Amino acid sequence: MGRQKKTVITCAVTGAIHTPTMSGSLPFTYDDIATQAAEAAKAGASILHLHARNPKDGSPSVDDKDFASFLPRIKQATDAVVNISTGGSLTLSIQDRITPAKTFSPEMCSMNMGSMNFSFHPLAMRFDDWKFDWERDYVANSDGNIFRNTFRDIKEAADTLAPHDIKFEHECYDVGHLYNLKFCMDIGLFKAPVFIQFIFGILGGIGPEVDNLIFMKRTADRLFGDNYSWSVLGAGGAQMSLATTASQMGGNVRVGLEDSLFISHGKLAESSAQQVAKIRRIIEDLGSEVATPNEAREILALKGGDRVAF
Ligand code: KMH
Ligand code: ZN
Repeated sequence: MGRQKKTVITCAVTGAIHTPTMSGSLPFTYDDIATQAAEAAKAGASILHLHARNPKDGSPSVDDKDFASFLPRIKQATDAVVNISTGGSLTLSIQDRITPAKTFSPEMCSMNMGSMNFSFHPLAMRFDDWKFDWERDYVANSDGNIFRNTFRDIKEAADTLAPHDIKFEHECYDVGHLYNLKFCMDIGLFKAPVFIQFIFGILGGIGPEVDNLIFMKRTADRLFGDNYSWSVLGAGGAQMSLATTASQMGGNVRVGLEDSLFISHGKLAESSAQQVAKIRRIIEDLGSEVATPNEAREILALKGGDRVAF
């Protein structure tokens, strides 16, 4: 796709898989999710990556009722692209995880490209201040979970969602996931140009070093030529620095409280919008421009906000 002129900012507003509610800033009620999503869009995010939560206790939800309670409000408040998670929760089946994307047919949804350890159990020792009962055990027991995304799961998700013309955010947490994606393209599950989210810093995936970003990018160039788009998600403390590097390399970026609770070293973010505003400022200060939602639609060849089911 060559070097695109504008940077697409994705904001992951709600989290849930690996960010329970231990930061008071994470939204879990319908009102707070809708408000924080709209604020992130206003700050410069052209894509909103969304999970749902149970509004009573903030636990991860794939219930249509929960999505239905905030999606229309977000659509009314902003023209940002809605991207629904199919990651859901580490303990749910792929069938459950893809249900919201099937029901609401968004312009985009995530597609996780391999099974892996996906752990955040060290947090259980660092935090004392749990808001709800489920959080501590969910976090502490993540050392025993496998985030399951087998080739059969990926095929089931791809086949089920194919009629919806949804653009996938192919989440690749390690270099092998790029090869998984290439294999899936070779057998016809996904068509070029794909949109790849390079993910760094999840315990179980590749680490958040710049060397690894260059390695992932070089590998993707070898596998997909110049017919793909890419973005970078640094989890935790690596969020801003890796996003900055990616934007300077011609890539797109993803921020948001789902991926990091921080705004700077050791300082909790007040909102996802604050993180969007910060990366936007950096991108603009360094001489690039951020894409509007319609520019993001054009860059990623999306079906359009009028073809969703919410
Ligand atoms: N927060 C990301 C590291 C998904 O929603 O499908 C993982 C994620 C997965 O976004
Ligand atoms: Zn997610």
